[in-house]
Amino acid sequence: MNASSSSETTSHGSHRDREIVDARVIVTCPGRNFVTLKIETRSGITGLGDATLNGRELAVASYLQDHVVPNLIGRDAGRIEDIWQFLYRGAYWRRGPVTMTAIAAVDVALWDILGKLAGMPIYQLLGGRSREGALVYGHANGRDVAEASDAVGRFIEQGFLAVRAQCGVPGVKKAYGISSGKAYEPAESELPLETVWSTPQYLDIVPQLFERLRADHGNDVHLLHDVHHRLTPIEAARLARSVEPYRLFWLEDATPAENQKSFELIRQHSTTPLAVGEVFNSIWDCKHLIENQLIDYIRTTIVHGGGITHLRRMADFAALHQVRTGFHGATDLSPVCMGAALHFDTWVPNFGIQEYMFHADETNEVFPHDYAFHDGRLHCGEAPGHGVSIDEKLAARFPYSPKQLPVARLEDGTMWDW
Ligand code: CS2
Ligand code: MG
Repeated sequence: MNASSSSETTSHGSHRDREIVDARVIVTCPGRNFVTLKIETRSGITGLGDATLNGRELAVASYLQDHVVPNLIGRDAGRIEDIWQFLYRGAYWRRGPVTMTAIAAVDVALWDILGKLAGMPIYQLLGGRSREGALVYGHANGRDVAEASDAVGRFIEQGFLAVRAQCGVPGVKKAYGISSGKAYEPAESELPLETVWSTPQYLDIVPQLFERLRADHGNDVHLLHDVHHRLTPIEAARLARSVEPYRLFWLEDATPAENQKSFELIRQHSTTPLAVGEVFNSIWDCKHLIENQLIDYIRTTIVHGGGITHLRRMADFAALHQVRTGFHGATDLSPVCMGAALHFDTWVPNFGIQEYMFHADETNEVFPHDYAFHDGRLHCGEAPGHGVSIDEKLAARFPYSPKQLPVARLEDGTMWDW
């Protein structure tokens, strides 16, 4: 018997109105694969949650379809916390990217429904505006330093106040983050593309990149860089120190963070701000990093971190230690995630910055939304919920296309981190 069998009637409808009568997993590939959960209540109100895990989409779709959806039917959609606790503790095999992405999808869909029941945007449900818009950063890249600098200039012309810059690494084909003119999409093949990595070449070119960017674009624009987990702690310390003159907004994923204590070595050598966490999925992945102020920004976002309910706990914990949010916002997070993230960004007091990669046109057509970019910031809409919907008929025209992320090896063939 579900705990939510009471017949309480509140301003946001009765339990019967809020009873979950349907939950469907929608897999679609408009420009790239996305997994979306749509929950419907007896009163006909629906909510959407993003469940996309790049390269492992079907694992989450199955987790939802086979193990979560049967547990949702009949529950009160207003019992968001209880459903979160049921799905987290009830799994027994708790945490991990698949489980927490599935829980996130349910959680965001329920917050979307609550907003529609209450007639309020999610930022208002959380506590109201803390800012008029979320500072965002775009992705500029180039095959060499000069091309990357031109790309940064184009983002500045578009009104971006912050830009992530990546450039090719001499002698390295398919370096991370470099696209040949089109929007960067790493999951290009059905099986992982094998790329080669060279740390020495990389450690030489990055300081040259930022020296050129400051010379070309001055000190006002915020510059960011993503190391993408490829350095050892001492190499990361060396890189962080070498870019100090160029005042980065942050150096991201400087070293793999399973051993959270390894960031102590970076901190000992440099004042360059550090960001980490897009591959984290719970507060336990970053507790040591945050309480010891080993990082400055936590990147874990709504879709992979257990949804709004869990991210609210992570953000409040981070605030105690003056760590700010810097949500992941790559194209493999759907507009549903971006919509929910922007409402969170609009409320959260310790906001830092929001990543903003442009989705493909067909993605935006499948997921109509009311957020908008202007004056260097993304502004969420005022619609109840998170303001993102899905055109299911159009979505059906884009069948799932098996894709996996690349892998990286060192020049001698040693498996490395992509
Ligand atoms: C990257 C991501 O945007 C970033 O910071 O780390 O694009 C990451 O490579 C993808 O999300 C992986 O799917
Ligand atoms: Mg990253």
